[in-house]
Formats: sequence, structure tokens, C-alpha cells
Amino acid sequence: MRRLPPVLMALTLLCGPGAFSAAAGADTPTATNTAAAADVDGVIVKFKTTRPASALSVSTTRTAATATAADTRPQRAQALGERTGLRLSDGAVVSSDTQVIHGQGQTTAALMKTLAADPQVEYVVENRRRHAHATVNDPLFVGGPGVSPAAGQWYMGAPNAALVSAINAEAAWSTTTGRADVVVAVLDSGVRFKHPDLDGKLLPGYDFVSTAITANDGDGRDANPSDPGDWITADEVANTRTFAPCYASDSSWHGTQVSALIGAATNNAAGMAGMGRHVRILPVRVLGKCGGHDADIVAGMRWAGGLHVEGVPDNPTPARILNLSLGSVGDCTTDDGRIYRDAIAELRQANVTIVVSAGNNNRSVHLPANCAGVIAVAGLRHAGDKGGESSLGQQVALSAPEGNCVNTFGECVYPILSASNTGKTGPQCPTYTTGSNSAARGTSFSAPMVASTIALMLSAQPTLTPDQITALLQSTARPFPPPASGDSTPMCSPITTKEQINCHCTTSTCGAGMLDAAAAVRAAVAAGPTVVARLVDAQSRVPLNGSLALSAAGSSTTAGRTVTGYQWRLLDGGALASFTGSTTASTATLSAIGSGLVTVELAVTDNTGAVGRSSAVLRMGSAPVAACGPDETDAVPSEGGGGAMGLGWLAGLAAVVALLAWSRRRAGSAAH
Ligand SMILES: [Ca+2]
Ligand SMILES: [Ca+2]
Repeated sequence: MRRLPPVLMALTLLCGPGAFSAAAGADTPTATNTAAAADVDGVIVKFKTTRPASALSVSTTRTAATATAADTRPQRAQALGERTGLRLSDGAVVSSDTQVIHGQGQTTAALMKTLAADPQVEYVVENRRRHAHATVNDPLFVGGPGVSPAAGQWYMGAPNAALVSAINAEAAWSTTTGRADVVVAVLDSGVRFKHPDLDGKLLPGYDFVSTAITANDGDGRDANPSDPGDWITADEVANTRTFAPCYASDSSWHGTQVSALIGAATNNAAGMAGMGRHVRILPVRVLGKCGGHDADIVAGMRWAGGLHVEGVPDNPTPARILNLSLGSVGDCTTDDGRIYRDAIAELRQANVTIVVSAGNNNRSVHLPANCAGVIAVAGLRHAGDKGGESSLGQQVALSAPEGNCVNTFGECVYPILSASNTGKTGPQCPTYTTGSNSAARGTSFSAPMVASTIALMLSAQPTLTPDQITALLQSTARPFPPPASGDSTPMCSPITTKEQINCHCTTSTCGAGMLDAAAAVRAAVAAGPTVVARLVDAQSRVPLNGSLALSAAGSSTTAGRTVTGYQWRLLDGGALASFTGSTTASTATLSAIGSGLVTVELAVTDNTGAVGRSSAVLRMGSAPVAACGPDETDAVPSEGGGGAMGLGWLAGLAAVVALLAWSRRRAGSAAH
């Protein structure tokens, strides 16, 4: 087994100490090649079989130390001890001629040496402890002592009595780990491209914020959706009319947090895991300082889904899923919602599924989450009741964790851990939100859990329509837990004009139930004949000149059919990696011959000729270098979307004019 790199080796960060303290010291227990004494439990002895097993020197007289009424193990220790002069006892049986032997009063090495010299012994090896392989090796996924929050990414695991609302994403990965050609657009504040858990996972995207004062990047629309920060000073609130509706605040890095929940590099032995694993993120910047405006949000939605927006180059990588963790008060059925209604109808026609967070005002669902045709997501506490912030009402489709603290002081116990940046104004160091001063909570984080699940569903069953997806998510959602006896927390009320902080969810206030990603993905597979190609990557980064074992284990086809063929190929990055050996078997070996990203595809064929595909973006060679500090050049990836910079300024100017003509008031949509 190749030694796994230390947790932080992949994070070549130019940050001061402390920025990644959450991950420090959390190494994987399987990483060492030499077992500590505590990990060795006796030695395994293979006895020679030149004579029948019954003729081996097996004592029928049990020693006092080992004999019990139920002990039917072969009793070899006594005779072996008599021959070697050691005090030995019998242990677990491996086979008819192989058994654990425990020794007393000598080291394991001395015991092995003595026993190996016995004429009836073929060989002796340590009986070492092994550990279950984590499905992914990202240290923050697991959490534990020294990690903040200690619960790690609790919201993605299997639900249990304590973590009732966990979404079962880990189990969904046994069906699919996502396809690189399934794109989720994140309509948000932009993103930090060079965060080590996002580097390479992001498509170029676009900046749709049309006013420079909101955009905070010196111009209007342009081809760079990187997030320059959205901080607001007290002076700006007091003296700048645009910012009067907002509070003074540090930069939120909201889009980075939402993006990483969906698509953080996973199984790279660093940082966090992303729910969509191999799916790609399309960052569409629509929010800046003090939120964003309807015109920019709707233009960004239309563009993200592949529709044409005047003055902007068409999107070369349209998204099947839009995630909007934003909104504000308003009713979609009135004139407030008209522009959203029109865009939603167009996007649904284009087979685009739209996920929107319900809002954080603990009253009625925000706009655009209350528009028909979108999937509105409310927020749950870890225990399955409604989170304090979450809005609620009939328009909610289903619910997912939003993070909650439990404690009223000290560490937040169950926040939503995600990627972020240490900069209070402009960007500084890549980091992760923790349970202390940056605890992330709110329905902004519930929506991407649903968006990621849809991305996995479409990875397994690409033909699903938005209505089918909604129905499958709802039919597979787990029921809200009933209140325990003596629980004084009220039931959530469908009368949403009054504040409802923490309450017990009902299907008329929090949707059909609690998101179950694994059940939803399984249901997506069952929804139609399909071949599921499951690409298993032992590790998503391959050292230069190293190799990676890939497997199609878990690939399947509809009942009654059989898988008949496999085909592995590189969709891009052919100069950086090559296959060693067969590319038509159920396993393949990929070797790194350069540094950079490659996309690997597995195609699985069944006996009817139906083909299923799965793809993964893997990093060859050196780890990404995360630049840090105000001089950071947050370069947009080169593929696609190029050549738009020159038009961006003009497009921005046109958009400002259009915005002024269209709207006489601010919509003031804010991040949830
Ligand atoms: Ca701009
Ligand atoms: Ca990671």
C-alpha cells in the first residue's frame, strides 16, 4: 500500500500558523508501515503441512490458561512451548494449519525469531490491527479531537439517533461519485478559485453584477466571477445610500462556502469532502456588497442554464442544476416575482432544475424560493427539528441540515463546515469554517445539499426532468421525527406571518421530509433502464511518476441484463497521464507523467448495447499551490469563457442602463 501523504502536504499554503489548525495532526491511522506494539496482537503461525493436520503436534491436553468448555480451537501452544521453551497460549484460528499464538515475557520480534526456527513452523508474521478504509480520506470529513467542529462534516454521513437529519451522502457514493459533465451553477457572491479544495473543480463562470459599487471589483459584468470580498464598513452604512439597508460586516465568502459543499475536491487527503464528488461547479456571480439585484440574478440564472443573454458570450458549459442560496421578502405570484416566473419557465423548458434556499427570517418563504417550479429547501437542526433561522411554509419542497450550535456559548457543535477565506475585507488565506468564530449556519447550506444530490441523481440517470427529480426527492425523503414525550418545543405552524424559531417540522411547513441522498440516487437509478458506471478512485491525486488503481466495481445495469464491457479513456490531459495495461477491463491503472488535471471516463456497456458513463477529474503530479494575501491573482481557469474580458466593460455599462430603466427600486436580494 502506498503511504498516504500527511494531511497537509497537499495544501501548500502560504499562510501563517493557525489558519489550518483544525486539520493539524489528524493523520490517517492506516498511513504507517510499521505497527506500534499496541497494534500487534500476538503472532500468526503457519505450521508445515507435510504431515496430515491431525498428525501435527497438537496437544489434546488444554492448558489452564486457555481451556474453556467452549474452546474448540486446535491446541498447539503447549507442544510448541515445550519444544521452544516459551510460555505460549492459543489464539484465533485462521485455517487448519494457521493460528494466532500469544507469547508471554518476550518481545514480538524475539517470539517470532524463536518460533520461526521450530521445525514444524513454516513461517510467523505479526497479527496486526487494520482499520476500515474511510470512504474518503479528507480529514475534516471525519472530524474528531483537534478538529473544529469535532463533528466534522456530520451532515453528510449516515443518519442515526443523534444525527437525525444527516443526509446519507456517503451512502449515495456507493451508487455514483458524480460525473464531471454534470454542472451545478452556483448563483452567489463569486468564488475563490485557488482554494486548495476548489482548485480545478471550477468552470470559468461569469460575473453578472452590473454595478461597480455592488460588484466591488471596479467594474460591471465581466468574465471573472472570483469573489473580491463583500465587506461593508460602518461608515458605508451611514454615508452611502446603496448600503443603508445593510449592516456593517466582514466579507462572507458565501459563494466559496456554497460551492465547496457541492464540489470540494474529495478523497484528496486534504481539507473537506464535497457531496457531488466529481461534478463540476459553474460560478455565476450575482451578489456583491449588500446583496444583489433581480436583473443580475435572473440574467445569471438564464445564462447559467444555457440561455442567451445580450452582451455576454453564451455559456459553453450549461448547468443542469442551479443553486440559489439567496432571496428576500416578496411574493412570486405578484409583480415582484414576474421576472423570476418568466425565467423559471424558460429554464424548465431547457430541462434545468432550480434549487433555492427557503430563507433565514423564520417566517414565510422568501422570493424566489416561493416561486412555483423551483425546489425550495428549509433548514433542519441535527435532531431533525426546524432550525431557528429557517423560513417555512407550504412552498417548501423538502428540508436538509442548516447547521446549529446546541451550545449557547463556546464551540458551535453542529455548524456546516465548508471552505472559506480568512480575509475580513479582501481575500487573504484559504481556510475552512469552524465551530468557533466562523460557525456557518442557515438555509444557504441546506440548498446545496439538495443541489448536490440532484447532481448525483443526474450522474446516474441523465434523462430525469425537473418534475421527476422533485418527485423522487420528495418520495425518498425520510419522515420528520415526532417530538419526544415531554418535549416542549412547539409544532411548526402553517401560519407563517409570525416568527417561529425552533419548532417541530410538519409536511405543511418543512416540505415532504428530510433529504436522503442515497435513497434519492437509488430511486433515480430505478426510475428507468440504465447502466450505472461507477468509477472508484483510490485517491484523487496521483504523485508524479506514481500510479493510481481505478476500478469499475459497483457498476451495474438494470435487472435482467448483464454488464459486458468496460472502456477507460482520458477525456483530456493526455500529456499528463497514461494508462498502464488494459483499458477494457473492470480495473485500470493510470500513471502520472506530468502535473495538472486530467479527466478520466469509464464507459460501461451491457448486453443490450446500452452504455453508462462516469467521469472524474483527477490531479496528476504536484499539489495546487494556494496563493495567499492581497496580491493573490485569482486567475479564472483558461478553458471556455475566454475573450469576453474586452466586452465585459461595455456589457456592464449596458446592464446598468437596463437595470435603471427596469427597476425603480432595489430588490435587495441577500445571501441566506
Ligand atoms: Ca465585475
Ligand atoms: Ca478535500
